[in-house]
Amino acid sequence: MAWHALEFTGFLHFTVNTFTDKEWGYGDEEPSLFHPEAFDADALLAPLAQAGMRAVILTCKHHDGFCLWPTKTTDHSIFHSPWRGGKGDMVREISQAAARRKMKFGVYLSPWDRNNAAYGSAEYIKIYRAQLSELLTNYGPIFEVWHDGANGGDGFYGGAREKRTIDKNTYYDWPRTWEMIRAMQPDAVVFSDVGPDVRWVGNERGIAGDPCWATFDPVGEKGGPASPGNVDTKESGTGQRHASHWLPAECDVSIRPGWFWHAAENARVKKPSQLASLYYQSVGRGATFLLNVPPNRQGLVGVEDAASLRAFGAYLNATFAQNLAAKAKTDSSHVRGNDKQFGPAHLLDGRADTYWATDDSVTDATVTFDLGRPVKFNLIRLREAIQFGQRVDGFTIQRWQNDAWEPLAKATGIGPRRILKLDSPVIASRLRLSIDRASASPALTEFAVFSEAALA
Ligand code: FUL
Repeated sequence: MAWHALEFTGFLHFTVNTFTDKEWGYGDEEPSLFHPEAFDADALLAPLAQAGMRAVILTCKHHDGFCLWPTKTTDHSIFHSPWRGGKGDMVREISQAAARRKMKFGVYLSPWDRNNAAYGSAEYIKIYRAQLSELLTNYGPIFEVWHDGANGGDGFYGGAREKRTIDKNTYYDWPRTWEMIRAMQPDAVVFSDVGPDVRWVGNERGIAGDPCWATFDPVGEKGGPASPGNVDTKESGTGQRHASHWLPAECDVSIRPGWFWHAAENARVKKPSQLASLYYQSVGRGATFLLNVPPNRQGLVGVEDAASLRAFGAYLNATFAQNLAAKAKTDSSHVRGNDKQFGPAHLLDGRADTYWATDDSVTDATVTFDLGRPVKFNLIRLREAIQFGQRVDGFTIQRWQNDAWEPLAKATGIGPRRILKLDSPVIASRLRLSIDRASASPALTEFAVFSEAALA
C-alpha cells in the first residue's frame, strides 16, 4: 500500500560509464576514472524532489561491477577512486540526503557483473548476496530492491575476456535471495521482471498497458517457470485479470535516450510535455513511474534535465492542487449497510483510508455529484480501496446535459489509480459515476476532477 502511494519515483544511473560514455561497461575500467568533482547529494536530489518524486533508486552497482560504496567484497569500488580521496561512500551520502528530504531510498544491484572473476560460479552468488547484505544493513530503511534481468554474456570477468552464460532460472537461486531481503528489510518491495512484489512493465519506454491490471502470473519466454531475465513480456504491460499474484507494474524510463549521462544527448532530454504524457500512461493507469535522471560528470543533474523537471513539477502541482469536485453533494444508489461510514462523501474527503462501498451482493452502482456550479475540467481521477483487491471491471462517467445523462468517458479497470484525460475540457455542474461491472462489490476511495495546467 505504501509503495502504491509513491506514484512517481526517481532512478539514478551513475558509474564509470558516465566518464567513458558507455551504456554497458566491460568491468575493466580503472576506478580512477570516477571523479565527480562537484558531487553533492543534496543538490543532486533537489530537482528530483522538486519534480514531485517521493523516492529514489540508485544503481549501487551496474553491469561493470563498480561499487559506489566501499564494499568489503571487491576492490572494484569508489574506495580506489580519487573521489573524496577514496574515503567517500556515495550510497551513504545519497541515502542520507534522501532521508533529509523525506524521500524513500532504494537500491539497484546488477546481478550480472562483468568485472568479477567469479561470475558464473557458485562463489559469485555468495559475493552478490554479501553485497546485498551490506546495502540492506548499513543504510537505513530501503523501500525497494531492484534486480534487472540483463545478461549480455561477454565481458572482462577479471581479465578472462570471455563469454559466460548462465541459466537464468537456476543460477542466481532467487527465492533464497528474496528470503534474505525479507529478513533484512521486511518493508522493502522487490522488483524484477517477475516480482515477487513489483513487476517490470515489459518495456523501457515508461508506458503501462491500458488497462493495466495489478495482477499477473509470469511465465518464462518459452513457457514454464519465469525468472528475472526470462519472462514472456506479452502481458507484462496489461497484467492479467484475475491472475493469482498481486504484482503491480513499474514503468522505468530515462529522461534521456540512454540510462547514463552522455554529453551528446543533452539536446534530447525529454520535454515537460513528454514527461506529462508518460505520467498519464504510467501513474494514470495505476502503475508507478520510475524516471531515470542520470547524474553528469560533475555528479549533478544537468541543466537541461533540471529545467525539464522543474517545469514538469510545476505542472503537476498546478494541475492536481485541488479536486474541483471536493465540495460536491453526493448521492449514491447503494451504501454498504446504509452506514455513513461507507457513504459516497468519502470519495471526496482526500483521504486514502476511507471509502465508499456497497453491500457484498451489489456489483453495479452509481454515485452522483452535485457540484453546485459549472466546473470546467479535462481530467478525472479515481482510486479503488485496493486493500480489498481490484474489483471494478467497467465504469462510465456522465454529465447532466440538456436534461439527460451524457457519457464523457468509459473505461475498464481502476485499481490503485486511474486518470482519464478527456479529448478537450468540458463544463458540468452534475456528474455521475456508474460502476457498470465489478467482480466483487465496489469499494472506492477517490473521485476527483481537475483542469490541466498549461505546459511549457
Ligand atoms: C537494464 C540494464 O541493462 C540497463 O543498462 C538499465 O540499467 C536498465 C534499467 O536495466 O537491464
